[in-house]
Amino acid sequence: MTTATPRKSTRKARRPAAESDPAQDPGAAPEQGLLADRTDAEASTVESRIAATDPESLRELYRDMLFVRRFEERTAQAYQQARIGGYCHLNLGEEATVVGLGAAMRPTDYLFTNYREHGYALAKGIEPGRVMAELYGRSTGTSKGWGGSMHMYDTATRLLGGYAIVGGQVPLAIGAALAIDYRGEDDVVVCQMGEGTTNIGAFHESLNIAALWHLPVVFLVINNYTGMGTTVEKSSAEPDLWKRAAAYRMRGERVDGTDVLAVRDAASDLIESARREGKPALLEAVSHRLKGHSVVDPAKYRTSEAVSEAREHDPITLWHARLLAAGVLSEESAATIEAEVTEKVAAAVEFAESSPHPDPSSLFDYTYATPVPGELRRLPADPLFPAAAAV
Ligand SMILES: Cc1ncc(C[n+]2csc(CCOP(=O)(O)OP(=O)(O)O)c2C)c(N)n1
Repeated sequence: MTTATPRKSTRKARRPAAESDPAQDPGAAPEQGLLADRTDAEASTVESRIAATDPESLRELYRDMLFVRRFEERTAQAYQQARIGGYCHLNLGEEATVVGLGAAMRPTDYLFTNYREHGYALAKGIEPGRVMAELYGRSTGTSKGWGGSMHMYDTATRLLGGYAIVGGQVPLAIGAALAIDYRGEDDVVVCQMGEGTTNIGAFHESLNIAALWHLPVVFLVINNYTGMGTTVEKSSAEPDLWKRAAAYRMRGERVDGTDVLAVRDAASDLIESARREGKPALLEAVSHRLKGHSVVDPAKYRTSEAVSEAREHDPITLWHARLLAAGVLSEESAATIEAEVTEKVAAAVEFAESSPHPDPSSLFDYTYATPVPGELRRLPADPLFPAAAAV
């Protein structure tokens, strides 16, 4: 009989001493020191963060957010022109969260997202042309054109999807975190989701396992107030989502998702704690969706007050004004950035437009583990292997 080789784990090394870890002390008040709402940061805090950051980095954050904005606007336009098909969800209004997270992650950290992921794919460093080509369903896209908007995937930059099933990414993300731990690596997994996902059973099961096993994972919840058309108050008995972390004795924080530096700093703190100590955490970023749930949703369920509020919290307009006030950006430098960004988006579209469609014979190549012939015009009930069926 063979005996299984004991697995090598870094958990012990990462696990903090019991007395200093509320998660290890059953007598400790679970929320003590673990929960923090940072959304009420004073204007002076925002200004001092800006003053403490070098001007080029501040402009870069502006450029990156503007790029996601223009990319998504161009995506909506291409969809209306029927150049893009299928489901399509945009990050409009959530650019500060997308870019702030990107600035907090190491290139080797892994990211799992829901279907609203174009901006994250860009922030992770995937070539914009490949992202646009995937939207266009072209063979040069991140998933060879077969995935589309909701299924971007790129091992090189460690974007491990793009998931259309609400909550589908969460158990997979903790699986990746377990693999990191098992191999003794020091990467971290970030698992992004919308606030509607926090009522899915797999969310709770995954947080429980992540906390029990000290997995290096940060759950990032983008609270844009509505899951499709349902408000967070209507769907969540505890609408303060960051507090859900307390049920698993992990750190839970809420941050202003329209403040790119606040997101970067909060995400960075939690990611580094997950990396060093194997402490998983939950970060809620309060954000605003500028448009409907997807490109085909006219969002008639939204009141005009909600629409105005979202516009008032436009992260790019706010950041532009803050940088102008701090003397870091001038109208001329903003115009130069706008021109650069427009050109980059145009190049991505040009790349997608000039890329070939995938060959239909490759339809099943990446879908099943065993070979399946990619035949044209086979109906669902027809046998897969007609020759074998005839025997
Ligand atoms: C398991 C499952 N149930 C329902 C749906 C349909 N659906 C698609 S998006 C969505 C809302 C999700 O909202 P949220 O998690 O807040 O993400 P957001 O769209 O705001 O990014 C629903 C219910 C789905 N895709 N998967």
